[in-house]
Amino acid sequence: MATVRLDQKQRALIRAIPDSYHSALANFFGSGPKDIELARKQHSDYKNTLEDAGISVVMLDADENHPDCLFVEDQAVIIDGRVLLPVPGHPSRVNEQPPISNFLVTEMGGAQVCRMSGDARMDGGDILRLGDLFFVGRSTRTNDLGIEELRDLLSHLGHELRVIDIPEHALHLTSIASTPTDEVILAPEGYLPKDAFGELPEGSRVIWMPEEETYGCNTIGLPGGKVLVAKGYPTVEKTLIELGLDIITLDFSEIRAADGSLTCCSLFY
Ligand code: CIR
Repeated sequence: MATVRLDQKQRALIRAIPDSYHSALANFFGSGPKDIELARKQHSDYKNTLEDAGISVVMLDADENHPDCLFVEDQAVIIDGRVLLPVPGHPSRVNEQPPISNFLVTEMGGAQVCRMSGDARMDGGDILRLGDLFFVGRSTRTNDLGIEELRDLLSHLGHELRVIDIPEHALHLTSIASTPTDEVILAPEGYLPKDAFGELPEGSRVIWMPEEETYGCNTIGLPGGKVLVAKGYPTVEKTLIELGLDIITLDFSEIRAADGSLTCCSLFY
């Protein structure tokens, strides 16, 4: 998930892959998962890699009625110990949320929790954090009412929010951008105007990747200079190595098949 700074990544929530995963939504990177056992192996490698990096990981049970339930990033927005529970933007995904919200409320005892309501819609996958600056994608999943509720929370915390229009050929902001460190945004050519992120704080920058490596732009920066990256994106790998990062590559082909990226499968809390 992309709403915490590196120093806030200690505990992660993930969710198991249901047998119904072959029916997951797939309209962008993938044409639908075919091999659920391979998906489970890739997901298990992901869990092990987070644990090897010192993150304590809890895995919730799968929900057979919700083929997309592993994509927990979309179901909660956690910022500085506060939780915003969005109304997810796709109707088939709305009822995935209760086990996740129950878990977070219990584990983060005392945390301030706000629930989105009415016509506001948002997927957590539309939010990106660079240090203490936030970006939100206005997308097919996230609307202006949802953005205003996020803005209320962020202004209460003293953080700035910038809105980015997501083109039709992308699902979420985090499908096309990530922050491998608190100073770098990785984004592909061909999706966003070069000024989409606006003027960044001193020392921060956007690094543009070739369009054919769009999927590789979704990375997870971890404490200690490590970064998870999907296997098969050489320019992304080279760029991260040049930044002095220690890259860990994961084969995520069967997660990509349902339009899921690395960040989609975890919530840091
Ligand atoms: C969906 O369309 O909702 C899922 N198949 C993929 C969700 C990926 N989540 C994300 O980008 N944060």
